[in-house]
Amino acid sequence: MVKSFQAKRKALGLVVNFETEKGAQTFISLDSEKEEFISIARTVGFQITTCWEYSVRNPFSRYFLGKGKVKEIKNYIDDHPEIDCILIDFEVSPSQQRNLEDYWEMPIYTKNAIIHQIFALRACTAEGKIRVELAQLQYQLSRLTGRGKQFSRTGGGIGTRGPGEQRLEKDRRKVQKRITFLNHEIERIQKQKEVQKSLRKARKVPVVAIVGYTNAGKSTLLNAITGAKVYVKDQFFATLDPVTRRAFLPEVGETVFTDTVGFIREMPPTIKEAFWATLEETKEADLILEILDVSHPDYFSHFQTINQTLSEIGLDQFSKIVVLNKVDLLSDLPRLEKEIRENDHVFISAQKEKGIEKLLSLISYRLQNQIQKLSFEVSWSELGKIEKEIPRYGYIKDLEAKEEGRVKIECAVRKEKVEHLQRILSK
Ligand SMILES: Nc1nc2c(ncn2[C@@H]2O[C@H](COP(=O)(O)OP(=O)(O)OP(=O)(O)O)[C@@H](O)[C@H]2O)c(=O)[nH]1
Ligand SMILES: [Mg+2]
Repeated sequence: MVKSFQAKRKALGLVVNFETEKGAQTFISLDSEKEEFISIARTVGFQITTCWEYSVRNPFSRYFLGKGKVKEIKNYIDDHPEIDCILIDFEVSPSQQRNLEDYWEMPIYTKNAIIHQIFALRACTAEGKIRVELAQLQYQLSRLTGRGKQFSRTGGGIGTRGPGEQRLEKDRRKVQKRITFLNHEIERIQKQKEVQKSLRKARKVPVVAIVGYTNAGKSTLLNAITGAKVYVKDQFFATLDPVTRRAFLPEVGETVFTDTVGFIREMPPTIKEAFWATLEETKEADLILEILDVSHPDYFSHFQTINQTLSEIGLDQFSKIVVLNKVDLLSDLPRLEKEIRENDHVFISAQKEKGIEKLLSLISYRLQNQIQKLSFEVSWSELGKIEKEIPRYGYIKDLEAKEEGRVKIECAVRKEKVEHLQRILSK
């Protein structure tokens, strides 16, 4: 299992800057990388008291870092007894981790292990918990595989399977079996969801998905729009499971809004695999709200990460609106508004509920190309039936009593449902 952490531990943080070929581009500064690493660590209760950075061109096989650096760190931790663990923002092999832990005489936690732990702490639904366990097991399996070579050397001679490797083989099989079981569980839950989804599809309610970097304010926006009470916290990955709520939009009618798991730079592949499936629902969306914390110094790099992730999931061609959130924290909003003058960008403060009206009217406008306005008359006796039918894929704007027991209805319905409604009216 991935090691469990105790809260409030003082840690030394190590960040590695991989020296790249000349001309290689990075969108995030080392300071920001450190800042993000410190925030990730804080989320699970570590306090990074000092964060050091090292440049690495080619990792060394024994300790990943060079012997001189490893010794320098050892001297530092010997002089600072308050430090009781080391956090590293890079992945080392299991044997390198063991060598470093032996040398430094304290536990090491990698950034990937910490992110797995955050997900484990946050998961609250049955599905979320299964996905976290799947991610953890996949992570464990990848590490068991790496460790095999090391053990076989100490176990038996060349060409034989030593006791170490046999045990590992057993561990691997056990983990693999559990993964297969959990995958079946996910499939079962997925089937139940399909039923709900097809019901929603039959009703043709427009769906708007909210996606973005972690901590950008996705849940706060969902709450502001729909009055939902989704958990909001200044921490990474507060939301893991997609949350769906409804709101009424003028000119469109009932609309479903979906909050999703946040994105982050260098998401561990095991977490990606387990959680991006939850973004599958986003593919059903009619519109995507791509939300950015515009007060964050790295918001442009976040924007890059979101777009890259959307393209990996196959959502980059979707109709979207870019929502620039947390403008209340900006000292010079007018300057930014001048700089970013795009039709599909909206500045808001989800927390202070500023700009929400403008955003909603843009959403309505964008959804309206799927909506057709209709006006017709029915008899009073038919009215009850029609009043039940229309909200399934639109809404009634106005009713007007006419002569000879007739009522004029003005409504807006999804375009693909117009024929269906006309058939009902002609019966
Ligand atoms: N000042 C300010 N803070 C905001 C605004 N919107 C959200 N926040 C704060 O930002 C933090 C993160 O908000 P969430 O809504 O939980 O963010 P999220 O994108 O859902 O985050 P994850 O679920 O963790 O990915 C919370 O402390 C919010 O109160 C805003 O417009 N202005
Ligand atoms: Mg959230």
